[in-house]
Amino acid sequence: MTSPEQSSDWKDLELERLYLDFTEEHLNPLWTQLGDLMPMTPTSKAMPFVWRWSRLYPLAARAGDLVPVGRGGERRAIALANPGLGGLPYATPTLWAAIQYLGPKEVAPEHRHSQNAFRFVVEGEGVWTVVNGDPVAMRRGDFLLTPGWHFHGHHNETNQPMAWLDGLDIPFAHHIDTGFFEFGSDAVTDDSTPDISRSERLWVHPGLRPLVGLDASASSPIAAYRWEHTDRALAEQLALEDEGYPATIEPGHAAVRYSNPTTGGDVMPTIRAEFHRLREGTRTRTRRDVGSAIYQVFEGAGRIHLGDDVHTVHKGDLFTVPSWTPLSIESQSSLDLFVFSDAPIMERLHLARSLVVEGA
Ligand code: 1HN
Repeated sequence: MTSPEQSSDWKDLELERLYLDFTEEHLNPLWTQLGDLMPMTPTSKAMPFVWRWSRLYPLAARAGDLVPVGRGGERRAIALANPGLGGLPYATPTLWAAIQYLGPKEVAPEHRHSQNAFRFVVEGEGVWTVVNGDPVAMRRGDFLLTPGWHFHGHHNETNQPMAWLDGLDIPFAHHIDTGFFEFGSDAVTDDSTPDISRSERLWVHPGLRPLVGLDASASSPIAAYRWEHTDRALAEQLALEDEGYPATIEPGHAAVRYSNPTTGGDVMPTIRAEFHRLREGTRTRTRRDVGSAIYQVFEGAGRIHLGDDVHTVHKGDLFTVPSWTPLSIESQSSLDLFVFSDAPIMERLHLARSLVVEGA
């Protein structure tokens, strides 16, 4: 006869053996992990985090003195590594963000990759990025595209260094194994320095499409979205609001989305980019969104209510907003913000959700 105690000992032993045998056969039971696999709402491993431009820029400059840029390394880009993501060069689970630094007269060689990329310039000028042979000037406030599989290299024509923000969908491409890469010219294929690119001459005339480009393209054919247009669009929204016309997304909050003129949609298949301007003393509604975003302060100062914390941010500072993290932004002066996110992925896959927390 076995006593009840013996029988439960036997069961414990058998259970332990069962789990060992599962492991041996590369099997994993759901019932021990359901909460982790299926949270009630997204619980990102990525953390809300702030990187200060005042810390980033001097480190990039030190790299500029010590580390040459050239074939092999390709770019002097220093990635924001989210502290929740195990030291990987991922700002969020889908997005790469880096500060890239190019010294006087330096050249970053041409290459292409399937990952989509952009540059945003918070300060400086004097670098041209050559995208499929089209030289594109980079200046403060400009947003520049390098869609997937476009050749690109950069050259600094001045005696001053220049640094900018790079954004790419590298982590997403890495998770789903879609990366291809090819080297191009060691120099740049066109070292001329036009004020505007051929792509802008063809495409950037308000409301007008060239009849050579009537097919929808996956990414925007516009290589550079210039600051003068972004600034003007935002200023006009606020001026219209002053005149009593509905033009802002909420009181004191002007915003534009960079768009693909062939579709009206996002600039690239995986990346959304926007620019927001808050009047001094504005606080946005608290919201949560599925998917992750990275902000950079372009001008002004503000307080960022992000998750459980509040951070004061200034020009050049960057912060990450992981999926479903509550965010509200409060301006302490007129506040200009650049933001990019993986929203096109979420929308295309019907995974997008947003929640505006009323009264917060
Ligand atoms: C790249 O090509 C650039 O073109 C920036 O400036 C960052 C990070 C990983 C791989 C390629 C650029 C990059 C990159």
